[in-house]
Amino acid sequence: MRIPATVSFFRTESSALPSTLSLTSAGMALTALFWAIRQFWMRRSRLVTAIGLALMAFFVGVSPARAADRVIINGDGCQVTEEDAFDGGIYLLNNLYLRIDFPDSHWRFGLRNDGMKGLSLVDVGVQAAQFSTKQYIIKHAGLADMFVPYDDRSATFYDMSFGNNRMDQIDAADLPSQNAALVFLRTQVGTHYVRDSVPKVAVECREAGLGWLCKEPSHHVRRRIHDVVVWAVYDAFNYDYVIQYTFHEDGGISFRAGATGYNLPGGTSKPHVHNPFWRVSTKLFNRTDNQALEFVHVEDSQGYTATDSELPIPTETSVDWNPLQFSSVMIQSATQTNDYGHLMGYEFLPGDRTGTGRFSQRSQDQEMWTQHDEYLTNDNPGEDGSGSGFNNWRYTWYSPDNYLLNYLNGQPIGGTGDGIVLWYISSVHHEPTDADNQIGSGGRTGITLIHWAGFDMEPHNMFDYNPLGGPPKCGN
Ligand SMILES: [Cu+2]
Repeated sequence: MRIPATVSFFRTESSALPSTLSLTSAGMALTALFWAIRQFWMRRSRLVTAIGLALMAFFVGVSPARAADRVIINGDGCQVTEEDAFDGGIYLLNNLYLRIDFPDSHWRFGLRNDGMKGLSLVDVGVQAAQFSTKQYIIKHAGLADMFVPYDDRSATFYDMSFGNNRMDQIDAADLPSQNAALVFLRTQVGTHYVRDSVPKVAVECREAGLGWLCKEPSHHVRRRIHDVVVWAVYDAFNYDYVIQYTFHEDGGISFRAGATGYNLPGGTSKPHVHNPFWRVSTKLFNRTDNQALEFVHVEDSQGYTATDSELPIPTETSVDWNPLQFSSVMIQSATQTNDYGHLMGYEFLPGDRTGTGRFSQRSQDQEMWTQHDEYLTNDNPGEDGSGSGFNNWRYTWYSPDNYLLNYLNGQPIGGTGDGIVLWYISSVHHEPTDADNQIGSGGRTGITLIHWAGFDMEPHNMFDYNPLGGPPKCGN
């Protein structure tokens, strides 16, 4: 039952009404109602009691006051807003969504902690340049696993196999003193949402240096930019993994996992590789007519001239990054063009990449999924890890060999499912050194410096012009 609009005196439809006022109104209404019911009970009139109960039912059926959005970071170069953030309230109408407003671009995304895989993004939208509304680009993005084989194979860990909800609390002391906020994830209870009891997400607005500059004799111009960095900590016993999503003002997103904590007890000096295994489910412009390409830069036999190509990727497949070809995977709309007739999309590029992990080629070890850098599959029902059997990999641990390799069944890319999924293996080798020591001990039992691995997702012909403004020309 919903209260009619004409008597919605305590539903704040407008975010202009301060949430404290709506709380007070709701409180007063509750007090009056309970007082009235108490009076009715005291008079012991069956009729009136029935009316009181009807009123209660009516009240319980009413949606709680619509939560107001709340600005959580109000910096010079960026503002971050938490949607549906009813201060002091218990019940929220929606799951967690944040908005970022930079001077020249705008983002909206949800944050989730579903299952065993730590913080993920959902429903990412971006607005910049010619767009006057946010354009949907990502359905779901996050880690699918964290594979850590030790060089001598005295240990082989899947660090995201240890159970659900292994995210740690973030403390105020983890944040910079300015332009940062702690955010509480939400859990669905019935038809509403409640906040976690502790914050598990950090949001920071960081000065990120130059977006561009141009210096000519008569003309010196530049644009300094900000990033909004969203991060959380996944606890894998001795290792703590920072899962980090950085939203750039130019329309790009960086995905990073950082390994820190302390080295394996009993194996503190043993070298090993951390392999964050990512899954990004794209759905550009919220349409399914998307396609995949591989960009390559190929030099002639003397290396004097080169030819750049965008090679169609017609079917679900594995892809290897070729550093000698500046290769990248592109996912773009098959139909939506910008003002210049170019199909709009995104490109996936290495970020903080120091090497490539390749592990067991023996099928019984179930590491065949590590034989390539990237994979492209259709987002078929259940393949997001929420299905049954091996499709339940988000909640029940399976080797990626059990699910990913099954998803690679030669379907035409974009031909089935609800968007295109890019799977990306980023790797960082960790050779413990004396920087892993505590003072006075050579045992490498100290805290290990954070080591990062990941990739970047950058706009490709998404925008009709430089999204970071600036004068039309610089001296030319
Ligand atoms: Cu390590």
